[in-house]
Amino acid sequence: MERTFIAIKPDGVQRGLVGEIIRRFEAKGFTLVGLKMMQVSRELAEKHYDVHRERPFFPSLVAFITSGPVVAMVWEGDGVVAAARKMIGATNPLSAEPGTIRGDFGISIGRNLIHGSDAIETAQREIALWFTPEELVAWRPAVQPWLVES
Ligand code: D4T
Repeated sequence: MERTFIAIKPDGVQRGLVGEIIRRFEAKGFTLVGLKMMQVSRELAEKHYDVHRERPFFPSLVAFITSGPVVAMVWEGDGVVAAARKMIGATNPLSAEPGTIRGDFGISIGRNLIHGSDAIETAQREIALWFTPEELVAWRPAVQPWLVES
């Protein structure tokens, strides 16, 4: 089953949007299989954002993601990687469509509330980076037959 890595960034936590964001993924029908609140280390931040290492915004990106608690999650479901990106919206919240998380709650690219893996391979790498296998729980919601045709 497809899985994606989602992180509510320090601005989302500070603004009290943890419940609202989790609610949207639950209401959509995806399954939460991993969840933890954590203070991100500089080492983890730099590994997570490794592709941006040479970009001018890299230092501020690392400073921001380590500036306060983050809520890290793994969500499961067919097509969850691409669907989560749609629910999250464009990187710049001012360009993000209303109805998306960034479109509804953000105004600044440096405070864009949430991260979601951009591809299945990225999701696999990020899940392995942020979670140990023991921290992930395989379970089948009782409501599954009402969400997915078998
Ligand atoms: P993340 O990775 O946080 O889910 O965001 P996106 O996948 O939507 O966007 P990204 O990887 O291109 O950017 C990562 C992160 O860097 C911040 N950023 C980005 C920034 O502060 N200034 C910039 O010019 C860009 C392009 C926002 C998200």
